[in-house]
Amino acid sequence: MPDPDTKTIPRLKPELKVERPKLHKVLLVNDDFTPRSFVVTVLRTQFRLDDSQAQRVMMTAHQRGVCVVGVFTRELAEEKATAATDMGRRQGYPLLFTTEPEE
Ligand code: TYC
Repeated sequence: MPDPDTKTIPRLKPELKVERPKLHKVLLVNDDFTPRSFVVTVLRTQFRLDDSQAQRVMMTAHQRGVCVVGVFTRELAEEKATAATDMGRRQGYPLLFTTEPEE
């Protein structure tokens, strides 16, 4: 039996609901002009992939049109996609990296 003199004290502190920031994918987009070896170099230097990872990502984009390179916070994903795309532009290649939010 609850003691009739017992009072329930309302909780004053609201529960803090902290949302995890959404992660964003960096995607490598295929084109017909950028040399395969250059794509691999960009993946190794900008995304720190080892040679076999870089070859696999490059070949997947080559065969399927697009491949996920990695998943980062939005800011980092955008920085990396821009830096990697610029590396191709400086050599006159249409190499393209894009970003999109994870579901
Ligand atoms: N398709 C290019 C070629 O045959 C190589 C390539 C692969 C370019 C992946 C872009 O995202 C890319 N030279």
